[in-house]
Amino acid sequence: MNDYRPTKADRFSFGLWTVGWQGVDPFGVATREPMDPAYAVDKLAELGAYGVTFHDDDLIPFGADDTLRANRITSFRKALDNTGLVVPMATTNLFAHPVFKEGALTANDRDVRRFALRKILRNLDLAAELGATTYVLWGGREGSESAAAKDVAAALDRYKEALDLLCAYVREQGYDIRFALEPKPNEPRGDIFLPTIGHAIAFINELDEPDRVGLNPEVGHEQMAGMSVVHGYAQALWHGKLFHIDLNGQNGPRYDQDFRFGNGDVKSAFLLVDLLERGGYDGPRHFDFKPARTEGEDGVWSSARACMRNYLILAEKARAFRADPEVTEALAAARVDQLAVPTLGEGESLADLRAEEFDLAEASARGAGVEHLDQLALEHLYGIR
Ligand SMILES: [Mn+2]
Repeated sequence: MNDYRPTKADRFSFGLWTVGWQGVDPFGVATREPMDPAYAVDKLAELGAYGVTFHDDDLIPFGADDTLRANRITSFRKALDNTGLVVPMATTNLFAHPVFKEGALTANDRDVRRFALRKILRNLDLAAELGATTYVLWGGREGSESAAAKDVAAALDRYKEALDLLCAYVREQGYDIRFALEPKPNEPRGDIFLPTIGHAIAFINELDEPDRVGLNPEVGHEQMAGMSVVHGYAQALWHGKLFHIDLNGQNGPRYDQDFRFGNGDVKSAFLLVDLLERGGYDGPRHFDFKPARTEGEDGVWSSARACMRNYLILAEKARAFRADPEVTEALAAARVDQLAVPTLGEGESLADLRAEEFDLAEASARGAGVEHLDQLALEHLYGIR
């Protein structure tokens, strides 16, 4: 019997800001004490994670002097060395401080944009030092509440300028780092730039070094946009742009719920794990969730453990689904495999295609077999197969 106990080989990682979230929301103050990053590293290692990720400000308080900065980094490094945890990804907090209230890389105020770039550059150096290979950019404050106050084309020019400068910097420094943009439709801004996976991919194609920039899609963000998470991740994979992932849970388009992975839209979580395990994603299984505000520290660790456990449970269910002979039959009946066959045969011409006989009545009357296949998927998920 599988006990769904994670090991480092599963490559689960967590942001310091996830287990360290104190429960501050728009209506209430903190319900939990601050958590020391080194302590978080110890606990995550104990639970079976392999990696930890951070915003600059998670590790080093904003505005810290050089001594405090050095102390915080030393203590974090020591915890990493003691536990063997790695830092696969790092990112910059360009949203919490009031200076970023109108934006960071796309703020109307040029001085703010220059400050934001300096803040990223400084943390990029630390990220490289700690061995991170992915640098995430979530532009939470890049956007507006009123398009009257923002020139969108100019903002995209500045966004591109920033990415081009950062790519050149990483290349010149010889850092083994790629950037990953994290789309989100809204919250905290009324409307955020690069709101979906599709917007972000189109934007990346306009950059000087598009190969150095990909995506870090978050489950909840895609659902907030009313999009299919599975389709979105699959398209990012298809473009070779799924550099990193943020796994969590969400119930449809509402506030950013950041549930533990596996809560919320369970069927979508099941089909997403099926995709990730079969679809060629080889990066970390990274969780970006918020342990519910109702919980004490024990609840923080039980929800972190549950993220990994739910992933392993769903991965096992997905494997069983794919191995089920009745599923194989249902897949064939639904002609799912035929989609991989090019529409025009090799050596065939469009003239051949146009000359072909087609039984319109038969094809129109034929059922697609989707309901039976989907029911088998649900029965695997429900645990009765
Ligand atoms: Mn979120």
